[in-house]
Amino acid sequence: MPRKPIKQFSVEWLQILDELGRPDPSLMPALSPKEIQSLYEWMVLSRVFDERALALQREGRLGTYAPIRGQEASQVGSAYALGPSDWVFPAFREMGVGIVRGIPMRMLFQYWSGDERGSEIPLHRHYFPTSIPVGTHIPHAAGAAFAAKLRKDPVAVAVYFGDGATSKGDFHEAMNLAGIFRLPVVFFCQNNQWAISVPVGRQTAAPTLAQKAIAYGFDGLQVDGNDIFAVYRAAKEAVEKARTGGGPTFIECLTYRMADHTTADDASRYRTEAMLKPWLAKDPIERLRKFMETQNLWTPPYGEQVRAEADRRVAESVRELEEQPPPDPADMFRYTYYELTPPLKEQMDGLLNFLKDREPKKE
Ligand SMILES: Cc1ncc(C[n+]2csc(CCOP(=O)(O)OP(=O)(O)O)c2C)c(N)n1
Ligand SMILES: [Mg+2]
Repeated sequence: MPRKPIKQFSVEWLQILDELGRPDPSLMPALSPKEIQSLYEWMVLSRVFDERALALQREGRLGTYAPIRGQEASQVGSAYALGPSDWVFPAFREMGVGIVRGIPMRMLFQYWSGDERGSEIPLHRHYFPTSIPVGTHIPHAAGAAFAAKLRKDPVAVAVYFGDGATSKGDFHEAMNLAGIFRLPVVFFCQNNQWAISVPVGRQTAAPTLAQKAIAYGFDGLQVDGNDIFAVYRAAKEAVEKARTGGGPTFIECLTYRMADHTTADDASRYRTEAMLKPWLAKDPIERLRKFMETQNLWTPPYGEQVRAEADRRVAESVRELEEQPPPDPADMFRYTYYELTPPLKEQMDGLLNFLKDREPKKE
């Protein structure tokens, strides 16, 4: 059957720093030396937080935790491009975004220790609570963007999710809505190539995730998610476009989940060392460090100082965490429903009475 093309599309790829930290000068974003050092410092802080969270979990001092190792450039680079008035809708693996956004690390630790007070994020941070159900926050972000548009607020809404979430209906509905109404949303997909044990090739037959935006009538591009300059530049452009009425953008940050899915997972059961190894060589922090060294922005004493400051800040947050009075057991009910149903109320009272009976009796 003779056929002729009626529309042709392409998906663009952006990389600025190669794996050895060599830049393409024609693509470099406008960042001062001080800002480049800030990007490095935020990535180191995110990694130290991550390492500490894993250690705390192993010591029984934190609940199940979802590590971010390998995704620091995707998270820090995109969060750094946002302004304080923009809105952030995180999924659950966005601790680097939260840290750049100024969410106290004590609260991030609290969240991962199952303490509901970790979700009481100060309103002025414009940062929505963690979404554990995969993808359900994506339509919420589109809704917030719709509200901003109707109110003529010149803000962007950034929504974060993984490769797995792009197979959810929520994702497609939100993308469709954003496309039709040209909503000011930036869809940040961290394609870390795994949805727990499901590799991205078993998640979708599409060769890129970025191309999914084309179906909804707006731009999708793929960036090297371990190259902080590429992520920052793409994010900055998309955010400005959203704020100035240009509509949505989908950014696929191609990265890799270097650790287990969570502390409840053992990736060695479905992923070989040989699969992981090439990605260890693409470490986003090392890549920026190599570049900075050639620009005299990184020296060993500076590196040590950054690490020591990150260690100090994280240790301080752990101290703050452990100084908190224990949470009220009733919180887990109160934070779930505005008004408790009678069976839930009964369960809550039963739990509180049970705990009261276990308290040491006063003579
Ligand atoms: C609605 C829903 N279904 C299933 C799960 C269980 N689950 C937790 S994380 C996850 C995979 C998510 O993969 P991806 O979107 O790529 O994010 P990543 O974990 O890689 O950051 C699944 C299936 C869930 N949390 N919510
Ligand atoms: Mg994933």
